[in-house]
Amino acid sequence: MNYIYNAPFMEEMKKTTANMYRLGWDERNGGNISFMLDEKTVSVYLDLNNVIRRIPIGFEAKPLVGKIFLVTGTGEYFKNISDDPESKLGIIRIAEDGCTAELLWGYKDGGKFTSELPAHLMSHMARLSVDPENRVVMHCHPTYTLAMNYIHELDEKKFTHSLWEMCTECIAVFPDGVGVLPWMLCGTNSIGEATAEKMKEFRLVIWGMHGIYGAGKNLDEAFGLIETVEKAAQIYMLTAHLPRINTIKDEEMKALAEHFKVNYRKDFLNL
Ligand code: 2HA
Ligand code: ZN
Repeated sequence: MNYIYNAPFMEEMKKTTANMYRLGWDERNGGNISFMLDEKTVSVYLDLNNVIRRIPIGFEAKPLVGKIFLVTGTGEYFKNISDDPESKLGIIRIAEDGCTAELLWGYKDGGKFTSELPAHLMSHMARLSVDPENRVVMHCHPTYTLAMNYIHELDEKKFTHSLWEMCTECIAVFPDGVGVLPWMLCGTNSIGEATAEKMKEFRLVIWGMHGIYGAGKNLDEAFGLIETVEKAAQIYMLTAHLPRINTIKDEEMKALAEHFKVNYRKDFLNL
């Protein structure tokens, strides 16, 4: 067996969570990540017949039976993950019944996966139904995105439009826009279902006055989507109280989208 601490997926997870903490997106135990791993890759590091514990997941995830995920632990601080991944992270496989997680590695101190597992697994199911390459779901509390939630209408079209206006490349990076949910109780199946519904349409979903979800085919893609929204939100917040003299016009955004050949939300522009 190879040493799992140095597996590329583990190194990536350690680096990503440390970056997210450094950027101020994951205070205290804020944020969570689930990363679907390839069974063959994991079998190089772990005996897949050795189930350490079985943990109920609280809902049925039949389409994910047999799938393996690296998932951040509940109550754990992103700040500390790279120093002690075996306590702060876990590798789980969705059991045959679709309702149980088989722990294959991690949560060494008796812990378990994030309380947001419903939102994660339901989002994986939704993204996989529209993009079979999707592997990552990421949640965090980026400062400026959150600030913008308090002063901007929580309307998908208007919110996306304001973000697209803030950096030239926004429309090319997230042409599908940003889905927006109102404030909801977190850690529940209901917010998971609402998030997953949005994830059929968007790779980015704002949880009103809470944070953001991003999805992608790898950690970098999910991170990069959130990073770009956060940069746009930062510029929005740095300028919101000042007279606006210049802006990127809708025709210019259309030209950008066409130049980058992306399939953008035409109904989110006012043309
Ligand atoms: O505590 O971010 O949404 C982790 C969270 C809950
Ligand atoms: Zn949160």
